[in-house]
Amino acid sequence: MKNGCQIQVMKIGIVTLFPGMFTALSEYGITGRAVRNKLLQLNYWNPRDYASDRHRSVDDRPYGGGPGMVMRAEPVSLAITAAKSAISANENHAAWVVYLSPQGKPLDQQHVAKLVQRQNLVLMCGRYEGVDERVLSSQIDEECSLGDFVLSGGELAAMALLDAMIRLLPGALGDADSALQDSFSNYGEDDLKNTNLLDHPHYTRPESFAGMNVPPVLLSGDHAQIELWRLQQRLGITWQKRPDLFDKMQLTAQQQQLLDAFKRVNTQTGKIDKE
Ligand code: 9WO
Repeated sequence: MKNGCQIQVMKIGIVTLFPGMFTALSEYGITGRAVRNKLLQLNYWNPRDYASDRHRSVDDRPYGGGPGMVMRAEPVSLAITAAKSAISANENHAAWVVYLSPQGKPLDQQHVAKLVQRQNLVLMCGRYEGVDERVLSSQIDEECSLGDFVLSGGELAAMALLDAMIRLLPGALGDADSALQDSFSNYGEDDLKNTNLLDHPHYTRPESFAGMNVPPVLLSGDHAQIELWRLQQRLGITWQKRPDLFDKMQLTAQQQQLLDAFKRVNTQTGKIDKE
């Protein structure tokens, strides 16, 4: 087993009305392999199982009126409590409870890395128009958002967050991908070199496709030149596509030179965006 030397496995409780959705994560690709190799434990807690009334209702109409339904406090509260106590049964510190919603703090790679370090998490997935505020205010430690858009529930957001976290677990990326992980392992406050730059373009065979050729430097075998070209592309593409990220960066003299050369060559071609 790959985690033979690992001290503690990451434990994640997921509070959801639709645990079956998470097979998209737990049965496919890198995330599926991580779950099979027991790099993390996923446990599901369905508020439906904690609904005590005859109809096992998990939702009710909103006080004050209006359209839609609200997740009832009692079943959600009991499910969160069960998830927390299952995780912290033989741990010294309690699980950190995250609620996924558009009202949350926008997630980024650095925050994902911080969450991974917590080891014990409960992810609360809302449905309908939301969750009774009294549960949120008393049982949620942190509200996180993927961005300014509304989904039908928190599950897809929780899966996206989980995917991003699982990739950071030691051993989650296979040997073929582990070099890639190296470039993301330095996510310190000011390490803008890797995480705050967008990726460079990628090419594979054939050398010529639909009249478009692979940049010659990538065929040169000169690995120092290739790394310089890739860094230049990352700088240029970040400058072109994400001025908000770019403005936070401090460029070295070499990076500034690479970017200046990029700007001279790429004179406003606006390649991809065809609004
Ligand atoms: C639904 C709705 C319908 C009519 C009027 C207002 C409404 N608001 C909502 C709504 O926000 N529903 C949420 C669905 C309740 C919490 C869980 N849901 C959710 C999470 N949708 N989108 C997210 C989400 C999470 C993280 N990042 C981006 C979106």
